[in-house]
Amino acid sequence: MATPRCGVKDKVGPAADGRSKRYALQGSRWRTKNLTYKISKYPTGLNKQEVEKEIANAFSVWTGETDLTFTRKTGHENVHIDIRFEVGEHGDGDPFDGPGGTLAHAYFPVYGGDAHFDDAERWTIRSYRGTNLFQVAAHEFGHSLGLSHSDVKSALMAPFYRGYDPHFTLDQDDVSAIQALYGTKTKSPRGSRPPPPAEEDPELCKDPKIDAMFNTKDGEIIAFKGKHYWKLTDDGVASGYPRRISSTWKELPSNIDAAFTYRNGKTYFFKGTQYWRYINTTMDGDYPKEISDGFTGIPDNIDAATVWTGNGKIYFYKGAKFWRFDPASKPPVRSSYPKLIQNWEGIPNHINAAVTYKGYTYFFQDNAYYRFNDRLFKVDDANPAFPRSTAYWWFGCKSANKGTLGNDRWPFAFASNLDVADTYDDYGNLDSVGDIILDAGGTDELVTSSNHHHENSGGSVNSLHSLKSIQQLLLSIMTTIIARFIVAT
Ligand SMILES: [Ca+2]
Ligand SMILES: [Ca+2]
Ligand SMILES: [Zn+2]
Ligand SMILES: [Zn+2]
Repeated sequence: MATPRCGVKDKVGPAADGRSKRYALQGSRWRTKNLTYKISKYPTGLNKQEVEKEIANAFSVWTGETDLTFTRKTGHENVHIDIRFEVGEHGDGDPFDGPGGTLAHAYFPVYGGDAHFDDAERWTIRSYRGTNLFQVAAHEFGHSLGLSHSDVKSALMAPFYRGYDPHFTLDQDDVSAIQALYGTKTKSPRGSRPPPPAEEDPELCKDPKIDAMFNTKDGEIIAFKGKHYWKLTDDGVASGYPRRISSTWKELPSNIDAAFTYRNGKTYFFKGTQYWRYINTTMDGDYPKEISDGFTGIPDNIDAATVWTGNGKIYFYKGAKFWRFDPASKPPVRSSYPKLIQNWEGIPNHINAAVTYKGYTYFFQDNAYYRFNDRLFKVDDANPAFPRSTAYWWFGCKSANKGTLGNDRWPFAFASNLDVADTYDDYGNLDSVGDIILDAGGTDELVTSSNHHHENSGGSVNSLHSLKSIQQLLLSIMTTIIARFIVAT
C-alpha cells in the first residue's frame, strides 16, 4: 500500500539550495498579504461549521509567522484560494484515486492557489483515526502560498502524511520557507490589546511529571517531557508550546534524563549512558559521547542535574544519591561521593528533574516540587509550605491544588549539615566542563592534600541515621586526619 501523501509533484520549482536538505520555493507568490478563500464544496460526513473552523485553523498556522491574513468569503465572489472536496476526475485533469494514496493537491499562486481534497478519504478532526483535515489543509495551503515540498522529514511541507499529531507545530524549516516569501511577522494580532492569557496546557495539567528542566543560555526555562518541550514564563507555559524536541535540538532523542546549562553557556543533555553538548540549539561538536568519558565518576541513567548557585559545581542525582562534579578538580568527583540525598533536609529520593531559578534550586518529583534554600541547606519555609503542585505553580493549571500537597509524600526529616562547607568552598571561575576538563582554568584545589578537608570543618554533624552514615563519617574523619598529617609534614 502506498503511503498517503500529497498529490503535488515533488520539486516542481528549483530547490532553494541544491546541497543541504531544506525547503523549496516554487517560484511564485501572492503580491498581497491579505488573501481570501472560499469553501465551494464541503466534505461528506463532516459538520460544515467544524470544517470551516479546521480550515481557518489551518490558515492560522501560516498567519502566526507572517503578516498574511485570510478572510473567508461566501457566495459567488472571486477569491484567491478556492477549496473543494472532490472525488475522482474533478475537472483539472488530475483525478483523485479513491481511499488512500493521494490525499489532496493544491496549486501554486501562479496557477491560481486552489486546494482540492480527495473526498474518498475519511477526513477527521482531532482524532487518530482517518486523515487529519487540519494538518493536510495546512500543508496544502503551504502550496497555495508558493511552497514546494521540503526534504526535511519533520517539516509540514514534507510530502508524506505522518498521522495525527495533537501537538502539531510548524518546523523551523517551514517557518524559514514562508518567511522567505512573505517576511516575518511585524504586527501583533489585532492591534492594541495584549494577547489573552495562554490556555492551560492539557498534557502538563493532566500529568505534570517531567523528564528534565533547565535554563537556556539566555535565561529561559525549558521543561522536557517525552518528545516535547515547553518554554515556561513566570506564571505558566508560553503560547506556541509544546514543540517537538527534535525540531529544535535536531540530534536529541526523546525522553531525556537530565539537562543543564553551564557557566560557559553550553547546554548539556543526558540520556542513558550518553550526553550531548549544545550552544543554544546547535550541537557543539561530535555527540553523543559517553558519560563515563566526559563526566568521569558520574553514573549512567541519572535522574537530574543542576549547577549549584554560587559555587558553579555540578550536582548529579540518581535514586537516593547525589554526586558533585567539579570540573577544576582531579578527579572531578571526590572519593567521598556519592552521598545521600537525605542529608539535604526535606528533599526526597528519586527526583525527576531539578533546576536553578532566581537563586534557588527546585526539585521536582511526580506532581510536586520543592524549593531548596541554597544558603540554609534545607527546603525553604513558605506559605503554602512545600511540596507544592508543579501543575499550579509552574505550568499555570488553575484547577490544580494551590496548597501544600500531602505530607505523606515525605515522612522523614533529616537534619544533617554534612555537605554545607563542602559546597561553599570554591568559587572558581571555570569556563569549561565535561569532556574539556583538560583545559579547565587554573583554580584547581590542592586535591591531594585537602581532599577531605571540608567534611567536618563547617557545619555541625548533628544527626545520624544509619550505621552506614556513621561509617562514612568515621572514614571521612580518619581521612581528614591523615590528610592534615600529610599537609603538616
Ligand atoms: Ca486518495
Ligand atoms: Ca529526569
Ligand atoms: Zn504537498
Ligand atoms: Zn484537483
